[in-house]
Amino acid sequence: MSVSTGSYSPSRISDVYGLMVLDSRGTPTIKAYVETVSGVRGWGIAPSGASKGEHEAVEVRDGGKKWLGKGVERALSNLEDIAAHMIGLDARDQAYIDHLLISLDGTPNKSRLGGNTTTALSIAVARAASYSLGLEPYEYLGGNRANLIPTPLMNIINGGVHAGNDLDIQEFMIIPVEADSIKEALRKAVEVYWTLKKLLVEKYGKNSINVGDEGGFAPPLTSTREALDLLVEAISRAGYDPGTDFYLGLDAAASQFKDSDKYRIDGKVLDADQLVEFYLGLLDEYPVKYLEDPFAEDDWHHFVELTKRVSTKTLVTGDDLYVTNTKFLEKGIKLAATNAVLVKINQVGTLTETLEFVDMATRNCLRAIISHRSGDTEDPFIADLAVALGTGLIKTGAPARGERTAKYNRLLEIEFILAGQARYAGRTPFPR
Ligand code: 2PG
Ligand code: MG
Repeated sequence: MSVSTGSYSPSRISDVYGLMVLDSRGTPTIKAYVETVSGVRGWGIAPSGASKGEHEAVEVRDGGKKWLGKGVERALSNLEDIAAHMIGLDARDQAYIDHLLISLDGTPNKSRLGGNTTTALSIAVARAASYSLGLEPYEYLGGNRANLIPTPLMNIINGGVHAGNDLDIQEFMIIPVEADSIKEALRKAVEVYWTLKKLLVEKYGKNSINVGDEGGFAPPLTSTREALDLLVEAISRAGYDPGTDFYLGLDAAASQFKDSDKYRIDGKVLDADQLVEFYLGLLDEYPVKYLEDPFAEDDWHHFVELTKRVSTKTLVTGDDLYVTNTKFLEKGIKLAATNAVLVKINQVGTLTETLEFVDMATRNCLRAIISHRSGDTEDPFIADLAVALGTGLIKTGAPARGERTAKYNRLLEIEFILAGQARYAGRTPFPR
């Protein structure tokens, strides 16, 4: 039921519209606007993944020649159709509006209206509501207890489908856990990022410092250990202690290197049991405290096996495994498949479903990491969401490239606004 019936509400929606903008790969995406009678204008931009889970919400795209098939004219015309249903509603009725989008779509994966359309709209509604109440989005969504600034998982070596090199693992992350603020954490992380750049030039020449889709370097490496060794060396050379000042993290995105029932990694062909041993070896040798999608999304059994063996020391995270969908998370909880979940609004297509997913995860003691996509934009909404939900973790790429720094800069801004109230999560979300 809408709360909007009756007397004047500053958050009553007066106009809804959208336009095409480009994401960080130059791919068209949707920017939605939601205006309210008080004169404020909320907005939201849908990001876009490359290593997508099979069950993600579907992006509606035009096909054909223009934009090599990636145009969003159809999605924009869907947005116009939806707009007519939203005008007059109250932007504070996020759940009502999101369920309206779900029912207008009528498919299990948003394939009619497009997860790109619904994501942009859903974020725009939340911003419209917060602005019309004079609140910051993190405050509106999280209340006045929202003060935990998340620890960033920072992908500074890119591989897999995000880079033009031969690294099979998609993301090699540094995690600045020893800091009192996001400001200090980012300073330390940037020092390591710059030190890594120097190290790469020394070892592999200047062609090695091109960057991948998430702003991390994409050097011509071929093995997981080479990349991890570089991270350890960069951290040490920058004057920090790997394992104390910084943890390491990996997103294997293993669906991408699974080949029939085997995994092709580091020039070898491993079965899933051997891949378990491979990861256990890495966890022994390196301070890896975060391991995302270590197996393909249909390989529940080996997620369970690895989590059983390492959950007291490492976060094992499901991304493609769950696609931010409670239906898959229920199964993961029953099986104890992971001890953490990745959260991406556009995997499911609305903020309300995303909030339900995080709620289910945290009630079952799973850590939730709020995440960007490899194709992202200047929209920093996930920074607000991470603070609002207080999950203590965010994944948003290297401290470089505007679409990544937009999130870090928003966290700096939120920390600034909160002043003495802000608390940096540091190592608290990780097992000891
Ligand atoms: C991932 C993401 C973000 P993509 O796999 O976690 O880092 O990549 O957006 O390509 O799915
Ligand atoms: Mg992932």
